[in-house]
Amino acid sequence: MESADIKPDDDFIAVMGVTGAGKSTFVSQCTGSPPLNVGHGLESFTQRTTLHSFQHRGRTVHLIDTPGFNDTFRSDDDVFSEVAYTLVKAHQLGIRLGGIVYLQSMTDVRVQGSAVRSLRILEGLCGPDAYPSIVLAATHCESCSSIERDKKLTELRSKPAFWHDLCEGGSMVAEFRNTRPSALTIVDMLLDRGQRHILSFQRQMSRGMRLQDTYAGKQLQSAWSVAFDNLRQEMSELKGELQTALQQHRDAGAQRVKDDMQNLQTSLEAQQTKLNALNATAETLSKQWDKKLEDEHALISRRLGQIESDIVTLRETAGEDHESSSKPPSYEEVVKMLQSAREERDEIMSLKQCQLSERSLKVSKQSNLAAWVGVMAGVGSFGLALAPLMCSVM
Ligand SMILES: Nc1nc2c(ncn2[C@@H]2O[C@H](COP(=O)(O)OP(=O)(O)OP(=O)(O)O)[C@@H](O)[C@H]2O)c(=O)[nH]1
Ligand SMILES: [Mg+2]
Repeated sequence: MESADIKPDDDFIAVMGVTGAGKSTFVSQCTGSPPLNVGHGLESFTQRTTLHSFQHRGRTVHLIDTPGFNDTFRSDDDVFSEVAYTLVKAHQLGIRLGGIVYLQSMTDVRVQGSAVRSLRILEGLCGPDAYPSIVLAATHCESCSSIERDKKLTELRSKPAFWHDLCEGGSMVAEFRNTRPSALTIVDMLLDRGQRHILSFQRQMSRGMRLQDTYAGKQLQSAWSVAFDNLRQEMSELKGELQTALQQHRDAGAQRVKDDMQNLQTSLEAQQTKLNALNATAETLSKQWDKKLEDEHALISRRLGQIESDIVTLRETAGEDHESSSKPPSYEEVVKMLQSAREERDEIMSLKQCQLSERSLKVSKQSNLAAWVGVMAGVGSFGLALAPLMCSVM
C-alpha cells in the first residue's frame, strides 16, 4: 500500500445505496484491498465516508464509499447529514464527481420504504443533469435465477417509484457479480462518459440554502413532517383520554395514559431533532462535522498511544526484552495479550495511514487553480475536512 496524491483532475466516483447493498464489497473489488476492518470499539470510525484510490487505465480513480440509509445502528438523519457534509466538502475542495454508482441488492424481495426514499434522495442530490452519470447496479445477483433477476430489473426500470425516472433521464443499468471485472466494467461505464459534475445539491448548498430547502432535503422533510404530525395527533388523542380517565377517577387507567404520553413525548422530541437538523446550511454543517471528526481523530490517536505503552509493558512482562530464558508463570497469557495488542495497533495504524489528511496534496497545473487557491488558503481546515475520508491505495 502506498500513498497517492489526490489531484482534482483525478476521477472521483461516489458509491451509494442502502446499508448492506454491497458498497464496500464493490469498492474492495475495484481496489483489490480487503474492506477496512477495525474492531475494539472503533468500528464506528470505519462506517464513516471513506475514500479508496486505485490505478486504472493509467488514471487514479478515487471511490467515495458513503454510509447507507436504513442502517440498524444509525438514524437516517445522521446518515443524510454525513452524506451532505461529504458532498459539500468535496465541492469546496474543487472535486467534481465523475459519476455515482448506486447499488441495489437483488435479495430484497420488494423495494420499499426507506429504499424508495433513498432513490428519491439520490435523484434530489444529483439533479437530472447528472442522471446520465449514474450507474444503477444490481448486487447479490446470484441470489436469484437469471429469469427472476431479469423480471426484477424490468420492474425496477419500469416503475416510477423505482428507477424509471433515472433510466428515462439516461442512467445506466449494470450487474455487479462480486468480481473485479464486473466492478471495473461499471467504473468504465462512467469513465467512458468522461463527465465532471457539480451536483444539483452541491450547487444549492453553495448558494447558502438550508438542507430542508434542497431537492434531496425536501424528501426527508416531507416524510419526517408527516411522522411528526401523526405523533402530535396521537398526543392530542391521549390528552383527551387522560382527561376522561381523570374525570371518571380511573387512577390506574390515567397512569397508563400518562406513561404512554411520556413515551410519545420522547418520540416527538426525537422527530423534532431530526427536523431541526435539516435547518443546517453548508457552514453550520461543516462546523458540526469538523468538530465531530476532530474529536474522533483524537480518540483514535489516544487509543494508539495507550496500545503502544501496553505493548512495552507486556514485552517486559513476557521477558522479550531480556536474555533470560526463565519464563514468568503467566507467560502464555502475556504472549497472547501482546499478540492481540499488536494486532490492534496494526489495524489502527493502517486506518491512520489511510486518512487523507496524512496524504500529500499536489495541485496539478491543469486543475482548477482558483478552486484550489481557496482550499490552500484554508489549510487549517483542510486536514479536518478530509479527516473522515480514509483510503486504501493500490
Ligand atoms: N453473495 C454476494 N454477497 C455480497 C455481494 N455484495 C455484497 N455482499 C455481501 O453482503 C454483505 C454486505 O455488503 P457490504 O459491502 O458490507 O455492504 P455495504 O453497502 O457496504 O453496507 P453498509 O456499509 O452497512 O452501508 C457483506 O457480507 C458482503 O460480503 C454480492 O454481490 N454477492
Ligand atoms: Mg460499507
